[in-house]
Amino acid sequence: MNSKMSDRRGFLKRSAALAGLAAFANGKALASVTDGMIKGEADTKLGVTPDEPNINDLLYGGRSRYETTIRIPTIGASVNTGLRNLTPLQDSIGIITPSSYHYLVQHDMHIMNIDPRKHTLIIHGMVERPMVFTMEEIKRLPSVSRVHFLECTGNSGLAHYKSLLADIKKGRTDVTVIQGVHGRLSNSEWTGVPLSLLLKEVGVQEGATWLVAEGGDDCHHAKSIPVAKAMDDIIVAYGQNGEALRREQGYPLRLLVPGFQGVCSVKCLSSIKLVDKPYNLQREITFYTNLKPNGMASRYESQVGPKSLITFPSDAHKLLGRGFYEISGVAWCGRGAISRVEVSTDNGRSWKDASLQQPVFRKAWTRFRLGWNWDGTETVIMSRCTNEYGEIQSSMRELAKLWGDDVTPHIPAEEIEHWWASADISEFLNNPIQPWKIKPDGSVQDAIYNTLLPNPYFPV
Ligand SMILES: Nc1nc2c(c(=O)[nH]1)N[C@H]1C(S)=C(S)[C@@H](COP(=O)(O)O)O[C@H]1N2
Ligand SMILES: [Mo]
Repeated sequence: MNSKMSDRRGFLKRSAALAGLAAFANGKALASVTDGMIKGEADTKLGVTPDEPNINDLLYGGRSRYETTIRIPTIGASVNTGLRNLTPLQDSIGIITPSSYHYLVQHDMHIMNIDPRKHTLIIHGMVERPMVFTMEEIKRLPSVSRVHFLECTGNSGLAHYKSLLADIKKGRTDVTVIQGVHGRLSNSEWTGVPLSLLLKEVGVQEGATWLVAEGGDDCHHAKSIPVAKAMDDIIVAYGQNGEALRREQGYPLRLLVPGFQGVCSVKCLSSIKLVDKPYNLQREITFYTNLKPNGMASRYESQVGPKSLITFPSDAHKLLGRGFYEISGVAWCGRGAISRVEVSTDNGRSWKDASLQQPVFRKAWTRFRLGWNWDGTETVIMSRCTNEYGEIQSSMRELAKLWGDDVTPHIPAEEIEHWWASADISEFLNNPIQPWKIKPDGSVQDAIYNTLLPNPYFPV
């Protein structure tokens, strides 16, 4: 067991002790309800061992105590500007992120607990008939269930590499690149009413080309969204992975804007106002924009580009030695379906097609798999994907060039593994190829600097 692992265990033991206390309190509260159903003596008669879940645990299922993966809290210093918890992508299986692992980005320190009987959604502004919907009214309407990824605009951004490094320097041991840098990303089945249907109910006036969606949470998160997107595929969602939305995901109602940066998917949705222009709101002007070298900032760039990530092996893992491994990961794109994923096990020199898990959904994770025989020598593995329109995922260097960014790592060659400390690359909607270096001892490291430096296999 490496030191990362043993420290994680220590942390989990401490939190398990706290969880035990909570369960005890709960058990007391429920005692009157279950009184007579199970008593201490009955337990022994039934041959129930201490490891057996008690009746209260069975009311809402829990996982095996041998499963210890957690959504780690945010990395980096800015912890008091909001709540962040990151999806453990290194342990992802298939294409659905269990709701308990769904990442969380909340722009204040409070997760609402809204009473659905009191919650309403108002649709107003440039409409023929302004309307207020209760949750019951929304749930009567024709619904859809669709699988879609959700990804924060800042996911995979350079700032997270920097934060990760700072945290590690301070002694934090539970962070990895796969979770810390890329973990603002999840994939769920969402259920709700198409926004287009609600908009037909209220009657959108001519000239209303944008809408402003607002949340009923403390920070009143709000976002301008084109009406054309609403008419296409936005869902007013109340369901997530076969049950109600989780509190952290905006219970009881949220927007789910497929393929667009996460900031658009307004949680605790309480108001939609039809307007004739984008409203230049705080999170459209002061955040989530990329400042370009010419002093101009790009705004309202919303669609996530083709992106893929090898989740196993990644820097949270250690290989057992030479021999067979299944390389596996996820690919997604804000536009259309993934049509191809290629994997290189020789630092980009050659590429092989991975198999894609069926069915492939649009604007959703597609799991890919490729069998690999590792010969035990040092190498770099990576994946790149292509969508149904032929758009292909690029290296960090290619992207930086495309965006007009400075890719020069202004640091000495011997510190090159920490190139992100000085390179100046756009932060948002980053979709570079993520290479992992496999060391002869089986340990795995982030190697994105490989794709930043001139590389004969990545023509720029
Ligand atoms: N009401 C509200 N909606 C919100 C936010 C928020 O803080 N409040 N954060 C936004 C951001 S930046 C992202 S990335 C996603 C995160 O959704 P999640 O927390 O369900 O993962 O919600 C968006 N919607
Ligand atoms: Mo976000």
